[in-house]
Amino acid sequence: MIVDVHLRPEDLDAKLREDARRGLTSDPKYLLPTWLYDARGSELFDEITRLPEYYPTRTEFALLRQHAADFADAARPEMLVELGSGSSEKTHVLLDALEPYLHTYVPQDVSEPALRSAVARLAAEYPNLTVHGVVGDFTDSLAHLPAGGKRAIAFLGGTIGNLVPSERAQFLAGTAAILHPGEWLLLGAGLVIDRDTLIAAYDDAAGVTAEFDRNVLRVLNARLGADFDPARFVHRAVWDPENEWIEMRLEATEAMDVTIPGLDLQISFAEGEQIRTEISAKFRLVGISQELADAGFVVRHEWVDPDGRFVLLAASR
Ligand code: AVJ
Repeated sequence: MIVDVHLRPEDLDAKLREDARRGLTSDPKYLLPTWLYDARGSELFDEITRLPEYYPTRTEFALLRQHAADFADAARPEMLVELGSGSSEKTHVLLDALEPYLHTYVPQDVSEPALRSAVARLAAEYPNLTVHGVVGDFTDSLAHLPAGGKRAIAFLGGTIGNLVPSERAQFLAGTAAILHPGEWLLLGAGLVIDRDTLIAAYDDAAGVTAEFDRNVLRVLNARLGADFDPARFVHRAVWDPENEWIEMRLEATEAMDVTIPGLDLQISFAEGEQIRTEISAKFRLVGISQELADAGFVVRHEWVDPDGRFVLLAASR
């Protein structure tokens, strides 16, 4: 079992400082979703995936169970790279289906603790597989993938939706560029559905998503010595019908100043002012297929659940 750390703690810190400074001095303020996932944030996300309102994980899981064998037959990869692997069960379904072909599994995640525990567990469960973890941001991990054997890249969960269209185009083209002819991408994407179902998925009744959202302020407190009071921010989930994406936002319940010693920065909030903490784009089938084609992929399969909420796309180079 191997874990490559391409994002060393000091790189991660520098990136956090840069992102936080840029985002919190912008108008409107924003933070990048990457920073939601410290150890606690990863746990809260796992909890979200089990909520009744949060349909994407279980919908994608059912699609994977149904189609993993078709994907295996088509792609026959010797190495599976899973971007943003987290700690989830979906990996088992994929690994079990791909087992006849696979010699190496490469999980990549930004959270080193989540990755290390997943690598240890999977290495024990699949003694015939080399498990080679990569700690990094999914956008720059592509450059550091181990070589050897026919590859497939899985990018599941709908995380592609965290990117704005220009970032998406760059990411997909970059992925296509590192893949050789005959290598595959398995992409999970949330589809545009009715607003109420979407909002509920990102603003659950139990308040877990709100806690997940506010956790980013705790991350800034812990890592930059900031004095955010998370209790003075409420979570909002907003559907943007033009861009067809959900935004998570944290809204200040009153005017306040916040000091961020790690950035040597003081910022102020007006009552009701919001920080955007995530975009989660939803797609139309033709749109996402076209984006893949534009990036240089050939879309071979589109598997959609019966309610039309989620799609798994299998594309080859
Ligand atoms: C992990 C990025 C796929 O956008 O649905 C869940 C993150 N945010 N609830 C998503 C998330 C709020 C999730 N992804």
